[in-house]
Amino acid sequence: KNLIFSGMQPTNTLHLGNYLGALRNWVKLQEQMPCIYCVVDMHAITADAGYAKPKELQAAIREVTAAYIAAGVDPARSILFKQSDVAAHAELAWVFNCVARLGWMDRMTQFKEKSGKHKERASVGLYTYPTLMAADILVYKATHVPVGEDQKQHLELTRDIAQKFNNDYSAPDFFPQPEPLILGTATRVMSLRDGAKKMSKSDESDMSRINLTDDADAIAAKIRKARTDPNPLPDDEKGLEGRPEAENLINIYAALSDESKASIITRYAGQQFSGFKNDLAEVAVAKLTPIAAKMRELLADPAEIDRILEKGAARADEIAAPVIKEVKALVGF
Ligand code: AQP
Repeated sequence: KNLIFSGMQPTNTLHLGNYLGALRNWVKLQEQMPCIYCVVDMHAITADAGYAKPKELQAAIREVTAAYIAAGVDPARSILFKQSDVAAHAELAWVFNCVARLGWMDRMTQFKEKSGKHKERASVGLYTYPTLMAADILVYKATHVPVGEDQKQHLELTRDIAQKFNNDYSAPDFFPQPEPLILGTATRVMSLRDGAKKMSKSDESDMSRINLTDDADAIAAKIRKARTDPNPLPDDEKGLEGRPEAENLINIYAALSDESKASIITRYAGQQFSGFKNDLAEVAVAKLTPIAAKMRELLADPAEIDRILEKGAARADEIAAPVIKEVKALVGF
């Protein structure tokens, strides 16, 4: 049975990369299969940005929930809840910590990037993040996971864990092999300041990203100041080679306007970036400011957001409880 699962961390504000790489696709997928969307607050405390900041975490949980709903996730239809409300995630993650091998974990590039130069100072939770992510998905036996390109490696690990568990506990087909759904023309949105880095919540420079809560002036300013090379726009797609900043802006334009990259390149061929950026800013403002407005409206009633999450947790728990019960029986607990 097809089932979607995906989640985002409530650390800082969601940005255009989260929206184009994941959230926007979540909304569309509601038409195709049952969906479970999670605010992964347990993941949020794995990094310094979320650790020991209870007030900020609580605010970020509500803000991410509001962003999901404002973008079009329908809590009456899809299950919308927060991770820490369903204990089975943590229980299954422990089992998966014992299924996964150190050699597999050591290959995870996100840990290397996020732990930086001082690996020994990173939390153990940051290291085991991918096993918790595998548990998030598999505790619902989800089959499809809409994510940005950066999560592909974690999905591969999830598949390896599912397969090893099924083998080791002689339970063929117990867990499915979930598939990543990497959809759209902006599956990896890059920083507006550096075409080699992905747009990220944790980048120190706010100018590097467009937050879903930015107002029209901020959006326009960030796009106008976005880094580009000195050349005009290319005549064809080949002309984007070695020009990551130009390619990024064109991808963003294509995704936001639901146009193909090719038609945008044809329209702006040989032109200067200033005019293109003005048009891109207009498209981005038109698309994003209604989401910000809706978020503000929702956040004015935090109790209602909490109620939505509670109801979602009860529905999620109903699916997860029998799965974790079977896992315990298989393991011999
Ligand atoms: N730049 C991006 N382009 C496309 N998709 C992206 N995603 C994140 N950045 C981009 C996708 O958004 C979802 C949210 O994942 P997360 O909350 O777990 O955050 P993350 O992957 O760690 O990335 P962030 O939001 O930039 O946070 P930090 O700064 O902490 O790394 C995922 O589906 C992801 O693919």
